[in-house]
Amino acid sequence: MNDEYQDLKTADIVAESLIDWNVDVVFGIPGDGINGFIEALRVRQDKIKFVLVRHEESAALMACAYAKYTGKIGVCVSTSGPGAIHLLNGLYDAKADNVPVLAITGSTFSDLMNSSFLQDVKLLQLFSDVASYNTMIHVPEQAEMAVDIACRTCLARKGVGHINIPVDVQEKKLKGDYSKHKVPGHTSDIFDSFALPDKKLIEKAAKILNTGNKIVILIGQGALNASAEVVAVAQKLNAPIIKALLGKAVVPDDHPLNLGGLGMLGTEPASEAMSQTDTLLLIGTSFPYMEYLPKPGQAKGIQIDMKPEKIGLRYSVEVGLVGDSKTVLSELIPLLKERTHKNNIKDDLKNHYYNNSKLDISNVSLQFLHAMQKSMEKWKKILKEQSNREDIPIKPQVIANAVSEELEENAIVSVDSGNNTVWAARFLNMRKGMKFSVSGNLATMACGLPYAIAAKIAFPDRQSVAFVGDGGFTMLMGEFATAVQYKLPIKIIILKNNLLGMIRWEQMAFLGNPEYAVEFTPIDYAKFAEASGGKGYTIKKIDEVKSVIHMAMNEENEFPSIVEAYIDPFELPFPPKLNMEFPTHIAESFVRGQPYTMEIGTSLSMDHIPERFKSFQSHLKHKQNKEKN
Ligand SMILES: Cc1ncc(C[n+]2csc(CCOP(=O)(O)OP(=O)(O)O)c2C)c(N)n1
Ligand SMILES: [Mg+2]
Repeated sequence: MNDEYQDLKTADIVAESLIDWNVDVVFGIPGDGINGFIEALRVRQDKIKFVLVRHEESAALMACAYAKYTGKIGVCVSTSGPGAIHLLNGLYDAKADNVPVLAITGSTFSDLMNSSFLQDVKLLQLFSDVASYNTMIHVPEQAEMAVDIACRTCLARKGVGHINIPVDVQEKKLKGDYSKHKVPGHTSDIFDSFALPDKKLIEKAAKILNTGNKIVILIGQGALNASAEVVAVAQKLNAPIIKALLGKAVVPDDHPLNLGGLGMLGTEPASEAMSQTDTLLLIGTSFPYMEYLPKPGQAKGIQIDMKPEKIGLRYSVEVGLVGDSKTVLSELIPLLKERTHKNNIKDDLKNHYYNNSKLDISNVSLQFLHAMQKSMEKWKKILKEQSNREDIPIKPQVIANAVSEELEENAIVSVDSGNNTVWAARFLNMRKGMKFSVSGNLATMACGLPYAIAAKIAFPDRQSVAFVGDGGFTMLMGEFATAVQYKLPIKIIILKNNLLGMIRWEQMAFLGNPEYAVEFTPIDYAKFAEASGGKGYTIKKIDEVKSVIHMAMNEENEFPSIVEAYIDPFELPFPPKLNMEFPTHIAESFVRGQPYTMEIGTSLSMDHIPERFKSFQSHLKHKQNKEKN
């Protein structure tokens, strides 16, 4: 029987099959458990680029980001044992954010397996939770099929696949030694997922939306390919749009219908809109913090998601529309009734519309939208005030705002986990055509730098910016050298507070504990950048902020740059709605021995000028006085 892979080694068949699936980049580190496959990649380097990283965790994070930014499958490679173990965190990032990533690992010789031989780890067992498809290739005759199933499963389930190949099997040649049931050539590299919900369900959804008074749209990562449709629906319904963090790039931050993010790092108008809405349209999101969604029963819910198991997960919806957001919305839009639009009302009639007690439905929705827009204007004023602060130490908001102003039209922004995420969410403004991502549901630290590297590899002509905390950056900072090695002129902005800033806040505000184990010794990141072969900048003074960020972001060279910005370590990231629990806990932590009470107190009193924080201030003082007496 003729086989296209006759006499090819398993490793070659795997590489060829990946090429068939349009895999053009793999991220990883070689090792004796995987060197057979590395050789197969070496001889195909014109078709598949191998990106050598410094830590396998980065390889998996890069594969995840590559998939997020391109829509293709991300692939990472490691040796047996320790290399494979290192991949896991990045693979969980992909699983948690529904991203197709394939991990290819080696394992020890088949005849030594499970004998405590060197680097002999039961990887199938270890990867069984993270991977939707998890297999070992035992013979070359199995290889093509395994890759086809793995890639198809990654795409279909939007998750992780894992293929493990013992080192001896990588070297074995295909001899056509098939079982009696195997038909060579039976497997194919095709994936098709066109699915549309039942027309009746779409009609039902349209009916609910057409009768809603105060409609709110919450979008997430699953709406990234449907920007125009999301805006079209919002315009038809007079509905404000709220963005879960992974959906930040769906709609520009300055869009008149945008109310920004939701939750701890979100905006006040977004929380307000959620508390008032009577109709909630969820598009491609499983936003985890349910307490920020309307109360069950408050709003009629409609949810669009690719994954049926996500429908009804966070909010008790009436209709679930399973499918791709763009396709489903395109079917839904013609069924939505046009409402009165702000643009259609003459200025002199506006007050009449907003103040008329006998408003019809379309005008109620307009009134709601208008109220939210007004609220958003106020919120933006607060952000603007915070952006222009002149304090020393510099406020992180000031740095974020300056970075935002230097983002190019089609920039790709990767952020990290910590307080820096809050500043990024609120102050880095997405404009049309930009991309944005972060480790969303896993919220792992250290993702920012690997994500930015993957973005630059995927789109060499676009500006790639990592906006990160010093803790997260330090975890995988070796990858800066990867960016140097591959001549990737990414821009890394490090918010330097020598601190796990978010954890200081959490220990105080969530638990009422004095901070513990959150400070670390400083690193000179500018020197580190230079020592690694890149460019380093430092910002310590307020008048350096704009000029240095401008210089770093606009410098045209082939090396990556780091801008380390010294920021106020006592700036606390307040949620949009102040829950009295937080001030109470902070006061408790003060009483129980929290250090730096002066600094934190000063930061609080100079901060947060808006009214809503006044009650917090007086509550805090009251509590402290009470405890003292
Ligand atoms: C891998 C990992 N370890 C621990 C945490 C818990 N955690 C969340 S934010 C944070 C602090 C982040 O510090 P840094 O990167 O300096 O950012 P900052 O909060 O100071 O802006 C920690 C420890 C996490 N999310 N991921
Ligand atoms: Mg920090």
